[in-house]
Amino acid sequence: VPRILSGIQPTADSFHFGNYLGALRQWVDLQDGHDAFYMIADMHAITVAQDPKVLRERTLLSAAQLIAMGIDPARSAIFVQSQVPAHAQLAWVLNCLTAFGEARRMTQFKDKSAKEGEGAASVGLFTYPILQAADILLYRPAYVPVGEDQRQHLELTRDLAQRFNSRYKKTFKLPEPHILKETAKIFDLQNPTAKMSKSAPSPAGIIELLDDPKVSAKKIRSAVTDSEAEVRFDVEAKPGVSNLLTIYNALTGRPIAELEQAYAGRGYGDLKGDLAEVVVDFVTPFRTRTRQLLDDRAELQRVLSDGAERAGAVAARTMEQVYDRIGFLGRDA
Ligand code: AQP
Repeated sequence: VPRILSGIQPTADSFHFGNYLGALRQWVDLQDGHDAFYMIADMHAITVAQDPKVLRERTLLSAAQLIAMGIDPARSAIFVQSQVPAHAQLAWVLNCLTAFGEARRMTQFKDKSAKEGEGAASVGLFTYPILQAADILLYRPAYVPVGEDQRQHLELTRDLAQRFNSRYKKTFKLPEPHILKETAKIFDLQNPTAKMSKSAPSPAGIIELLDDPKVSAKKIRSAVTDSEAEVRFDVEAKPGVSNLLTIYNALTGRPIAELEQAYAGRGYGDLKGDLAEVVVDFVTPFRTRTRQLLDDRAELQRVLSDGAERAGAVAARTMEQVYDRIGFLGRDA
């Protein structure tokens, strides 16, 4: 069976609908028929300052959300990145294979460092895509299910895999991104040309999975649309309405053309009201389930240890080959 690997950062109390519709929903679906590894990327999280207590709590919250969403720890390995030391080990090797200019071309660093200024951003934030390449390559996955914003990082990952393979010996598989066309990029409800993102300046445009459902409904009813009154999918001319239709379609499976027809001549209020209901119906049981899982922290810890065990075994085998091939002197057995 083909293997898949993906990760998410524990950098907020809740995942949002961009994470869910772009990536996590695929994680759930792809469990069937794949050997799946899902990582909570706490090492990526510390590329910007984190409060230690909050980080630890959010790591558990992330695990609870993944399980509540339908990831089955019996089938898929759910693990915490820092519990598998091979990630840091391979990242160093890949750092040494990456050209400085190549790393500098990564647009996420440019975006993320823009606020504080490049000079103040951490070197970890700069080398973030290289750690991500290590995360992926360690498991030699066929696919990496992600949102559109990760495409450039996947290209770097493939370049580094190829470089290692040709400089030393064929070691890594070149992974393919697995991006869902329709929901590759979910937009901020208040600023529908920007990606829905945890680090947006205001939470008003972000639907968080663990928000009070009343708050989520209100956010949808206040979504920015346009001055027409025609429910039509047109990303260029009507980004706000199109984003709502994308979310509606993804959550219900109702085709966009059918939604356009259903709301023809009815204006945006009805569309928003109905979508709010769909979202509330989705998040309400999800919240309850997440809370229940959080009540048994020992069990969550156990699931994560088990995941780290499984991931660690695969990663250690890859690392052993890598160290050998680059010429590190192994210890006497
Ligand atoms: N708006 C989005 N649309 C589609 N997919 C998205 N993803 C994130 N935002 C969207 C996908 O979610 C996965 C987890 O990514 P992450 O942990 O790197 O989350 P993130 O990119 O940190 O999420 P944010 O909200 O954008 O946080 P900041 O602002 O800190 O970067 C990935 O597969 C990503 O593609």
